[in-house]
Amino acid sequence: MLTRIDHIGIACFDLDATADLYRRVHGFEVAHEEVNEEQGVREAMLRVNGTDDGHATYLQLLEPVREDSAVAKFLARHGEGVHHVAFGTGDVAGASAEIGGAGVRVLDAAPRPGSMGSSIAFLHPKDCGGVLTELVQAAGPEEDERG
Ligand code: MC0
Repeated sequence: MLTRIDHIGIACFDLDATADLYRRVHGFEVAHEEVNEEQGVREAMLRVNGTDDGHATYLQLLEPVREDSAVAKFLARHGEGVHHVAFGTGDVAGASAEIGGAGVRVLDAAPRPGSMGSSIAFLHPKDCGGVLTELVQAAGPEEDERG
């Protein structure tokens, strides 16, 4: 059902400075950048492996664009660092229903727009061993559906 790690979300105060750090120290380039107004973040996707077909593994740098956003609240409480882990699935609505049926709080009643045209849903960190968990259905078909 969950077939890969899509990305690891990292909260930061300054997206450009953090992207520069990952370029200099790790050698990762920014493959994609966008603002997600609904989530209140500016984000940069740094491809770690795979190909740029929407199914690679990324680091996702997140800078808040609103004081009342989830990432701004996280930064105020915890400081910079790992914010969430995102798993890829071919069916985010189905995976959410199945996981929700097992008693885990699904934070999005219906999937919302995520990075690069994906559909996403979050699971409550308190029901996932302290890890904010995201389910991601990428814009294209999953590896095992492409034949
Ligand atoms: C909060 N908590 C976390 C956490 N955020 N634990 C682990 N990882 C996190 N990221 C913990 C707090 O420490 C606290 O525990 C408890 O959860 C309640 O937190 P709170 O600060 O009082 O905040 P709430 O309850 O108002 O909201 C937390 C919640 C929220 C996770 C429900 O942030 C949420 O709905 N997040 C999903 C949306 C999101 O994060 N969007 C930003 C990324 P204690 O023990 O101290 O009480 S958007 C994104 O990533 C998109 C664009 C994409 O991937 O494409």
